[in-house]
Amino acid sequence: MTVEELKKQLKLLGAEYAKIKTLPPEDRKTFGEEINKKKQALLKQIAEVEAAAESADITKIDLTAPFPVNAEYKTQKFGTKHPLSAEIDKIIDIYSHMGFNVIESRQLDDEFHMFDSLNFSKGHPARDGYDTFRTEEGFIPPAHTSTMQHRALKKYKKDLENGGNIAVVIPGRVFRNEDVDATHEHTFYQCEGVFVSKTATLGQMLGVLKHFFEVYYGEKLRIKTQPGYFPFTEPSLEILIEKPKSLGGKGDGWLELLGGGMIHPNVLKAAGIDPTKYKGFAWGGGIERLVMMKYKLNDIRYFESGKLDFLEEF
Ligand code: FA5
Repeated sequence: MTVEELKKQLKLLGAEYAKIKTLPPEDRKTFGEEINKKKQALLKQIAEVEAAAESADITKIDLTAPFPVNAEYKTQKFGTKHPLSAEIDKIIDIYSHMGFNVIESRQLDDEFHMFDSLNFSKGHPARDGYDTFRTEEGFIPPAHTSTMQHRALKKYKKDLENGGNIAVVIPGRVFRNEDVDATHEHTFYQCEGVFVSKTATLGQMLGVLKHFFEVYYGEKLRIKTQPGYFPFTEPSLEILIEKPKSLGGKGDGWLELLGGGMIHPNVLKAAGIDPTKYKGFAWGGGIERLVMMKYKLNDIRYFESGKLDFLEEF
């Protein structure tokens, strides 16, 4: 029976309800129950026939049929991946090939992950340095992806216990109360790296980063460090890369793209990792500045502008 026929029967059944009133009171209950039963059976049958028709439709799709490239299709505009998303995919790809796990950061975090877990003591002036936004409830849109270090350490701690290492990268969106200009945004992306083993060294971190930059920019380049300060690393470094020659560098220009260092023992301890047995290094850098270099962009504000003429260039 077709759905139409079944629905017709359902309608006829509706008319039966009117008869109830004409029956002697003692018969009404059984009569009502009978109609309800029939109604339920019909509804079930309708659902079954409809479901069968739907799956039959799917099997009718010819997957080998040519895509309809008509005039309308040719003039239609299609969306594309945002350039930052596309570059983040490439960044993740490079680190994945080096054996790093990937976790995503979050866009709202708390005081513990933003400060306490990162060895900022209460009232430490470096807390103000991050000049973060806060919601009325006291949550914090993270000012850097380091807010994820504690979670990453805890999540992969079992890898250490099983004789392996912790190796994670964490791309994410961050927010700062910033005076915006061509190289400073209030909303931008960072990529964090966290590595822990029995024998981790700063030399290994610089090796990982050098390899990353060479793959990302597709040429050999030098990196150098200068002293920095972060409460969650000791020693702390700022890491600079030589401006790639393909982008007009002559071996004399340096760009500061990252902060990093050896993970502070208190940060390891807070995540339940014994700093007398394990050592780690971590780094974090801005993604827009990396991408700006690659595509010779002179203003960071294009990324969040939503301007189609900019987006269509990618
Ligand atoms: C940090 O954010 C630390 N969390 C980095 C770190 C991670 C240190 C792990 C130690 C261990 P800093 O505030 O310097 O550090 O920012 C790191 C990078 O983010 C900068 O080098 C820059 O590339 C980028 N960045 C910072 N502020 C902005 C901004 N307003 N707009 C665009 N990029 C920015």
